[in-house]
Amino acid sequence: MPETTTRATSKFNTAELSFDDFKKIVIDDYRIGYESRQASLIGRREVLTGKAKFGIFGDGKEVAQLAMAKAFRAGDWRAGYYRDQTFMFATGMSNMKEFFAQLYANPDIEKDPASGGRQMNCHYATRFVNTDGSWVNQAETMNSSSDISTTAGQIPRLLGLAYASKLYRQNKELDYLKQFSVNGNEVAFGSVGNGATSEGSFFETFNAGGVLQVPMAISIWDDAYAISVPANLQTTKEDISEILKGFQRENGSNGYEIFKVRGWDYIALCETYERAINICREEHVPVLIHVTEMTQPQGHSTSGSHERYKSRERLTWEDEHDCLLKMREWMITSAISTEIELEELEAEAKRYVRECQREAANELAVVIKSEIEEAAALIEAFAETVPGKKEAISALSVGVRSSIDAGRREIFSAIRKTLRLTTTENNVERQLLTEWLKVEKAKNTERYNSKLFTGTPESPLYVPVVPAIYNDDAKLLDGREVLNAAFDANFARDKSIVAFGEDLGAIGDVNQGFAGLQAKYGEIRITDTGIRETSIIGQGMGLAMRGLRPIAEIQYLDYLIYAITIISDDIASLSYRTMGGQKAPLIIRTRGHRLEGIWHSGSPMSVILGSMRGFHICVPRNMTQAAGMYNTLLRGDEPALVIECLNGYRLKEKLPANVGEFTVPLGKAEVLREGNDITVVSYGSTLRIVQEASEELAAMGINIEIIDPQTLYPFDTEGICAVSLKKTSKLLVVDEDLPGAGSAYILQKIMEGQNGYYALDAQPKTLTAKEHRPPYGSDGDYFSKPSVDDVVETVYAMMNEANPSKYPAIY
Ligand SMILES: Cc1ncc(C[n+]2csc(CCOP(=O)(O)OP(=O)(O)O)c2C)c(N)n1
Ligand SMILES: [Mg+2]
Repeated sequence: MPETTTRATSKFNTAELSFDDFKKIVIDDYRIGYESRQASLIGRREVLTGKAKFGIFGDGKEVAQLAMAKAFRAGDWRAGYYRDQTFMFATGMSNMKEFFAQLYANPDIEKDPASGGRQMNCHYATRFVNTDGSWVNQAETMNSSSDISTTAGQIPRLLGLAYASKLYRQNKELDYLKQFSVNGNEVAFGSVGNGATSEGSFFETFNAGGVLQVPMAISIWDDAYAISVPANLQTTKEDISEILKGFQRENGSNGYEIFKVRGWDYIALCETYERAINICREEHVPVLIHVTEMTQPQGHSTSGSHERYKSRERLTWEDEHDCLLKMREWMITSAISTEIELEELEAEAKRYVRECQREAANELAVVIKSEIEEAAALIEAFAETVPGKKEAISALSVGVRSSIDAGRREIFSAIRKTLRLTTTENNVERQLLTEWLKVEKAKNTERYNSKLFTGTPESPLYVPVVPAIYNDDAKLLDGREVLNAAFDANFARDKSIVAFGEDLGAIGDVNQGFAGLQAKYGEIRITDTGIRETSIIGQGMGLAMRGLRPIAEIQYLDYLIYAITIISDDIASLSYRTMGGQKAPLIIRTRGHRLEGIWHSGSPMSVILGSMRGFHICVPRNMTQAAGMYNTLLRGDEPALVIECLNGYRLKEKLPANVGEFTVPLGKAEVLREGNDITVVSYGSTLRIVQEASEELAAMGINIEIIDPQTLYPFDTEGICAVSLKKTSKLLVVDEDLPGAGSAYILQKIMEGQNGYYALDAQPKTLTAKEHRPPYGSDGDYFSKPSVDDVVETVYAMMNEANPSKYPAIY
């Protein structure tokens, strides 16, 4: 039975280290590195022989990661990428069995705690959310945020993980959050490939780190290639630390400490990491460790061979500069070990890795095999009862039983086909088969489809509903003041809430929702940032993972698209890709839908709906509803986007007496006006237009029922729209997105999700913006976005179609 628990690397942390102790540490390190290499070699073989689907490994990067692991402590964080297996083994945040369980896509989180078989191999994560939604004590554990495959996609999040340490150190009001930090001493370790540093998110975040002065330690694993593309096509001067030299701090300026070290030089690496991380941890200065001369012994991944694009000279150089080979040579020449000892160690390491691999493979195979046996037995029993189709059905079970690597797909396919072949049969055996399918389907839904949201008792969906209370003398304020009062109350209530964004601090945001709050709560909690949407969101994500409650502001809805990659790839998928093991309850605040000009009046709801599953999408019609949504979200633990109506800040609204306490439930649609003729569903800024149109329509004898879903995700969970349709039999959806975009989503929800189709006696209609972006000026708006005239006439035309004599055509 191989050891599967921590094999953490020891540190050189005592001045009186004897040569024997030193030798032992080095030999242990070599063992971890060598085992890691074997994992890469065996992993690749498994893929190439069809036992796994795809493989990407950390070979050629082992020695630097052993050194990095020595500097990594409990409480620290990692945001890295697929080359980091040696670091994960050396710190004990992963182990050999888990490595192979992930390669085989084992959906059991006990076997692959990083992703429950959801992520490709070498995508690491530690679990820091308990099933009841509570956090583990992150100050005591080593923590790895969950990897994503997109190059440099991990870097914006790294900024936030590091920024949390700054907040924990500088804001004494956070001292009570002991399970997340000890005086902000935690370093956020990032790793990134040399090629990935060409990404905008890398440069943007790098600059932000220099401005913020946070304990962020970025290691660049430089193997001079990004798949086939060499450094001269990636990086100016072919040298990333050379061109980043301008970020070096000097003479009391802010900036980075920059280090450059070769990836095969064990001692230099250990010294460099010790120095770099000490500075980073003590002084909260970001550091860059550019690790050069790394290699790829097996090429980039299992997708192809590097012999295709590397010269013979380069390949020879790589062979000679293999980091483990160099470490081995150095160990022998320095009398740390002998050839014979190392051969023994290597043979033992090979056995160990092979055994882990076999066990991991077997653990999944045994489970699948028993499912195959059960399913095949049921199919065969049923086949006996249908003589006419016995042969065809039996062939299906034989097919599954005899397939070399049948999985659940093959089992399900065989049963479903059996049931399709026998729709006219109905006997006990068939029922047993159907029942088995149902039970297993539920299990597989859990295995493969669950945890888009963490869905724990902490979910905002379970926040108690507290209605707004209005005193008789409730003040009538600008909408922005209602919002301001709600933010104020929340900041007073919960010290872990922070907000940041462009122009959010000193002037209190471009529409004054935060006016005066920085003066009241300090720059550390309400903070201006550079113009850098991607890393604003990354900053928020990292904070949210470390127990803080960030509100990250994107100045206008149109600019959300700048950050959509990290929003979509990283935050939206976080709970799903870790099977609920990690969460980042970030609230993204923005404003939009309608103002002036092409870049300030977009309403790209279909972009959002198509890329942000895993977020709650809130589209409040006014600032009071927005305030209630923030009150809900800040008491829950899942990510959300709130889009305030850009043209609503100066409209008058009544101030609720409990402005910081009342909550607006997510997914609860509201009927804003009752009517019998047509159901009109709209949200955000177009709602006011629909409401205005309803007055004119009423004067024409047409009474529309207006429904505000309030949140697009979740959408009308009580089916209020369908109930309304039963009364009106007609549906119009109005929004400002493109034709066939946000409105099509709403139609699908009502027609298919709520069976609204059966209540209709007329074609459902949508009224949307035009296909282009809206031109500048009021006329541009009028001719591009739905107007009161458009709503009145669209509704009227639907009435005309139903009853032309009563509602004669206008034109
Ligand atoms: C955004 C994005 N673009 C492209 C890819 C495809 N891709 C995967 S790895 C890779 C090369 C990365 O090279 P480098 O950053 O040097 O890391 P290495 O694999 O060499 O360690 C590319 C282009 C991706 N995963 N994500
Ligand atoms: Mg590379």
